[in-house]
Amino acid sequence: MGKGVSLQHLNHNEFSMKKIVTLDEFIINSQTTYSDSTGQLTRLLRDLGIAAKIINREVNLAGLVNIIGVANVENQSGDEVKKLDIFANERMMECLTMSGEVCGIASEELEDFVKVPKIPGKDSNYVVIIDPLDGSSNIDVNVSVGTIFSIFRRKSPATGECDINDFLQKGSELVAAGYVLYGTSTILVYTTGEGVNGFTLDPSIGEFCLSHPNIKIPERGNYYSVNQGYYLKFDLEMRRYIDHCSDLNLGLRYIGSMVSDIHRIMFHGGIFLYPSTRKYPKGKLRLLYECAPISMIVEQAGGASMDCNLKRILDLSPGSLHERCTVVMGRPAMVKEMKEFIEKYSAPK
Ligand code: AHM
Ligand code: MG
Repeated sequence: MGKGVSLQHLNHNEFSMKKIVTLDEFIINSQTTYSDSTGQLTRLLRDLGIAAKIINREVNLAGLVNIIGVANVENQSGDEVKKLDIFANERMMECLTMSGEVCGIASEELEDFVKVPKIPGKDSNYVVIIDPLDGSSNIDVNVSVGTIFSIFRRKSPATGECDINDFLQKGSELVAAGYVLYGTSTILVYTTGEGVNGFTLDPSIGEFCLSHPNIKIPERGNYYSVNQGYYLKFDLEMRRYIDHCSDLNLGLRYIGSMVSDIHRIMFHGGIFLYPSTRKYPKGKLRLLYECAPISMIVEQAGGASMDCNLKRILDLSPGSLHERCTVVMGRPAMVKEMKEFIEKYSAPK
């Protein structure tokens, strides 16, 4: 029989290296650094963590229960909605409406935003914007999908109902943004504007644990990520840039699930592009649900993000909830290079 090891024989460093920091603990510790914090944002982020765990459970069961497949309805943007999207949307809504921190929710799956009834005695200071399950074309073929969320402080008075202006804010006003990637493992990455941290779900204890503190997009990283199948439908500057990447022997990586493609860039560098196509002249991705939150995360990780009109995405003012925009984001040197191609080759507007 083994003798066992007494705790006294572990030196302090060995012991502290093994300390697990859970998402909840991390969020609460971050809150205590702000003396005027009310704890509302802390509770809201915790609710998002709970919703992520519930969606993760269903995503993992998707092949086992009869939940995958098309639900025969279209979402607001005209895309086919899968059953798992609906499930994810409903669970997110439930988790966010119960605690009273949120006065409104806008979801990519819904045409209009939802007003959350006020809980007596509680001020609800935030609105949340969610893409409950992004990358829906990947759901039923067991390829990674993700959830994207972002949080604005409301503009309307806390005493009344929320209104559309609470949602139509520039990305630079975001209080927090994050994503959950349901991949080989499930990881939640978020920022409150003070760097980016990643938490991997440990299924044995059912907790997100800090696994990737202070994520920074590497300076090097020679991948480009674009749906090259649309090459002939791209504008000249985009075709020239893709040719340039190919000339340089850069690796092409494209999953077709924005969260997965961006997550790779967060760790391996590179550039992500979704320009205008003939089908989507303004780009396919939505400013509020996808582009602004991911831009905040990318910038907080030291990256750059702009649209194909060379405007910083976080400075764009949305005119409507489901507005689309073009995207160029990733390693700053590569975004700068793309900018030069746009300046050189794009037709005068
Ligand atoms: P969705 O919100 O309907 O899932 O669409 C968004 C997804 C992104 O995750 C991804 O970057 C893009 O659509 C892929 O589009 P395409 O298949 O045209 O390359
Ligand atoms: Mg989406």
